Amino acid sequence: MMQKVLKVEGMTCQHCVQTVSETVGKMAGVQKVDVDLDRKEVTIEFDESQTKLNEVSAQIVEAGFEIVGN
Ligand SMILES: [Cu+2]
Repeated sequence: MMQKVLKVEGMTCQHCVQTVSETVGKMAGVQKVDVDLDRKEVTIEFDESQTKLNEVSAQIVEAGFEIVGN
């Protein structure tokens, strides 16, 4: 199991938190998603053999948010 923290811009309210949580949470191999709205951080625990980090990032972007850095 792999844990990564993504910096995500564009999340402004609990609705955004829910959107990101649900979008990432339903991806294959994703064990846990924790969204910190204040820090603009999304912590993900996932199985790398099932899902790659860039696929997670792509889904978040698809949902209308922006990944900062990595
Ligand atoms: Cu929102």
